[in-house]
Amino acid sequence: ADLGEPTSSADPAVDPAVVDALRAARRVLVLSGAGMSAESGVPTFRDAQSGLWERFDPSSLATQEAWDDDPPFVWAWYAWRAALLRRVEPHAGHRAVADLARLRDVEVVTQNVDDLHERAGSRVLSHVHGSLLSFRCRDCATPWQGELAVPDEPVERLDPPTCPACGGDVRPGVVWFGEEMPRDAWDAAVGAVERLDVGDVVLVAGTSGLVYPAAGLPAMALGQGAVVVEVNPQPSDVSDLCHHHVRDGAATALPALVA
Ligand code: BV8
Ligand code: ZN
Repeated sequence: ADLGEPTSSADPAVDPAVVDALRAARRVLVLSGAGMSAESGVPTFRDAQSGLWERFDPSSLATQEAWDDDPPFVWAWYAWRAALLRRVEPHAGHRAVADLARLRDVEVVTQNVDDLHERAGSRVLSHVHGSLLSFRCRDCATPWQGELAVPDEPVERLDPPTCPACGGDVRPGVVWFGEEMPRDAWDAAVGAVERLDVGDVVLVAGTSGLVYPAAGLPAMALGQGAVVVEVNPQPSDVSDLCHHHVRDGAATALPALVA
């Protein structure tokens, strides 16, 4: 490309009305899902998981039952996912969210258990489904801060660490299907929605809108009179309640929206 040409950050999928809404908003709430991490190389729940686990539906692995049935098998999956985070970087979409916070009152609520928003400079108000990088004893809940031992190649089974306080198995600090979300995380997310006013903007980025109660947040935001914008290359289960749809990847759409 001719170096003299300013690269336009305009994204054909971005409706100027959305850019205007963002400019007019006092507050912006970002609700992100696995699609927000996709362009950083973290597989979404819809994508096939890595080779070893591709025959398993993640929502069957991310359960207390799967863990109780075979802790080393489920621990190996989480250890591989946590290790993957060390090899990936936030993308321009994560950085755009962090940049926006310099111009607007931005709150980030994510279903993601990775730290990509934080590494791009955002403060995340709530990880409603917990974090892949926090661990605790499954019996006495003592936090475990040990060094995660993970082989370079995915392995099917890996013994979880044992709790220094009671010898119980250490588990990942994520919320499993069928588990209640941490009260403070959910209350923080709902609080962010309740702070929205007419004209504020909600960016629903990279979620299929299938997992409840998190998937109910966009509808609650709509009830506050916010402008709800979906950033997702595909339609989702919350598309119908969004005022605008930016049918592009988050790494392209968000920088164009914030430009
Ligand atoms: C609860 C952490 C109850 C774990 C996750 C039967 C029994 C028990 C519960 C239920 C049940 N039936 C239904 C339920 C409720 C259940 C639920 O909703 N199930 C669904 C499947 C129907 N919910 C729960 O269990 C929740 N807890 O209800 O507790 C309770 C209540 C009181 C008392 C006791 C118990 C807890 C759910 C939390 C589960 N944990 N994560 C881990 O990571 O291992 S959920 C996990 O999956 C993610 O965190 C995320 O939330 C979800 C995946 O959804 P998305 O983020 O939307 O990602 P997805 O892959 O689906 O889609 C990606 C999207 O991105 C797509 O739309 C795609 O188009 C888009 N995309 C792709 N590329 C890009 C992109 N977008 C932008 N840019 C791109 N480049
Ligand atoms: Zn313990």
